[in-house]
Order: sequence, then C-alpha cells, then structure tokens
Amino acid sequence: MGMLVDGTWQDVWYDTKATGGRFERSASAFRNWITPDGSAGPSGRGGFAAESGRYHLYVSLACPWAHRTLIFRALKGLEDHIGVSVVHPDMLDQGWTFLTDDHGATGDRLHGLDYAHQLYTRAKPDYSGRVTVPILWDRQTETIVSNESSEIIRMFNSAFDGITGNTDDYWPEDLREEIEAVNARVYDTVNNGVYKCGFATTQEAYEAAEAPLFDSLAWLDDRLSRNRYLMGDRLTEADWRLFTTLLRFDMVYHHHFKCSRARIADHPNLWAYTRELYQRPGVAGTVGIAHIVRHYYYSHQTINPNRIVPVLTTPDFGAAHGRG
Ligand SMILES: N[C@@H](CCC(=O)N[C@@H](CS)C(=O)NCC(=O)O)C(=O)O
Repeated sequence: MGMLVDGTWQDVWYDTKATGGRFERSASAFRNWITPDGSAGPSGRGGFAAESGRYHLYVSLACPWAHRTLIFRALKGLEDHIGVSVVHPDMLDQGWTFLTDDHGATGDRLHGLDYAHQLYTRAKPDYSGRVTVPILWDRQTETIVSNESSEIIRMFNSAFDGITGNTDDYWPEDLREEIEAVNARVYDTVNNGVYKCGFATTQEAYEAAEAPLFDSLAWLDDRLSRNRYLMGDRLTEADWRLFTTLLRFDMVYHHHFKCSRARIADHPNLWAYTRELYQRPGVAGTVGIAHIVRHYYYSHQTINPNRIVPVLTTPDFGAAHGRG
C-alpha cells in the first residue's frame, strides 16, 4: 500500500489523522472519455476515439470498482475489442503488482511492467496521488484515458456501439435523474460506506458510517420487494454499481470491515437480487472469488495484522433466485 509523490513511490497507509479517524476517498485523476468520434467527453480532453484493439483495461478481480468495468465489458460484448490485464490479489508495499504466481493474475500483458504505479508514471512522470484500479489505457498515445470506474462504465455503455452493434442501454436518458439520485446514496453509504466502516480508525467514525450503511440496505431491500430492479423493470447501471458491493459483502465486508449487524443473506430481496444479477449472461465469468477473499484479508495489514485469511463458505450465488 502506498502512493506516488512527484512520480516517486512511497509506502504509506491512508492518513486518517487529519479527518478524525474517517476514511476519505480521493478523487480520480485521469478523467478523459472514449467517444465514438474522439470528440471530448464531459471532462478531460478529446482524442480518444472508439477503436477495436486500441484500449486496454487493468483490473483487480478483488476490487468492486474495477469489477463494474469488467461487467460492462462483458455485457456490451467488448471482450474482443478491449484487452484486460489482471493484477495480483496481494496489494502490499509496492501497491498493485503484476506478479503472476497466483491463479488468474495475468501480469502486464502490454508492457511487462512489475507494478501498476509504473503505468501511472509512464502516463504522467510527475504524478502525485493514489495508484488505483481500474485503469483504462490507450495503446496509441501511451497514456491513461481514465481511472474512474463510474465514467468508464458509461463509455463502455455506448461509445463502442457502432463497432459491436450492441445497443443495450444501462444509462437510459429518461431515467438518468433517478439513477443519479440512487447512485449518490448507494455510493456514499454502501459502495464507499463499507470502506468507511472498515478503514475507520476511531469508534465514532466507524459508527457514523455503520448506521447509514444498514439504513440503506433496509431501504434497498424494501425497494427490491416491490421492483425487480432499482429502476423498476429496467436493469440499469445503478444495479451493476450496487451488485459488486453486495457480492463481496458476506464474504469480506461483514467480517473484515465490521459490517456485522447483518448479512446480505439476511435481507431476502437483496439476496435474491444479488443471485439474479450474478446469473445474468456473462456476469459469473467476471467474478473472481479467490482474489476477493485473498486480497482484502491479506493486504490490509492494519486491519488484520497476522494476515490470516479465514476459511469461508461461499454464498451459493447460483441458487435459484425466484425473481421475475
Ligand atoms: N474512484 C475510483 C476508486 C478506485 C479504487 O479505489 N480502487 C481501489 C481498489 S478496490 C484501489 O486501487 N486502491 C488502491 C489505493 O487506494 O492505494 C473508481 O471508482 O474507479
């Protein structure tokens, strides 16, 4: 674990001293967009036209943010157009690495680098900040297009439609306002809420994140008792953004991040919904349970100093879901 300061790697853990024990996630630094014709997107600069084989996605199978982008790559039929490299599950003193001594870790398929931080300095030699996945890399200009998953999934949702012919739309225009409202609550209290519980370094900070998390899970469970998906009968990005946290919850967040009041399996609608999404075509193939379990328990030494990885019963994501 660490970060880059003026292009030099420093091995430091999150500093929660300045924030009263609260974990505050920093904003992503690379915010360009792939568009059908290379025109600039909502942020960043232009020049990133959708082209088959030009872009490469670096992910961790453990990471819920990276997992969103892998799901969209599968749902939108982009496997033949965007390559993938998978980092090693252990994120230790060099951060994410391209070691390959673990099933499913591919190494850096483009450059053969050792560490993800080398990709950041290749894109920006004086980069300062965290080195996070996902990373969407442009082979043509040798730089990072984006390291912000919420924007990468929107690019994948539509930018390549002319190449793939897949026009499935998970960000439909008429639902955007409602999707944004649900995303905002889910991001703050659930996706990032579990991290705020887990990385808190004071009791107060932990409790301030724990209560809203379980309030939101109850709210979502109720919403899903009346609606098949968060937006009713249409499956949208709001569902996929929630799914990657739900999938990890009972195996990791419930124990390791002390989100212990209840499991997803104790919320009947959320649990059946998690199974339904898991069983959608292409999704199970994006799920790397071994990396999920290994990464969190082994990498977060401040939470689990002896690095003992628990023996777990994997939830039965393939069981009948009975929805729809
Ligand atoms: N806002 C980013 C967050 C990505 C993120 O925090 N990824 C984690 C892995 S789950 C990471 O790489 N952390 C390394 C670090 O913070 O040093 C996104 O959604 O893409």
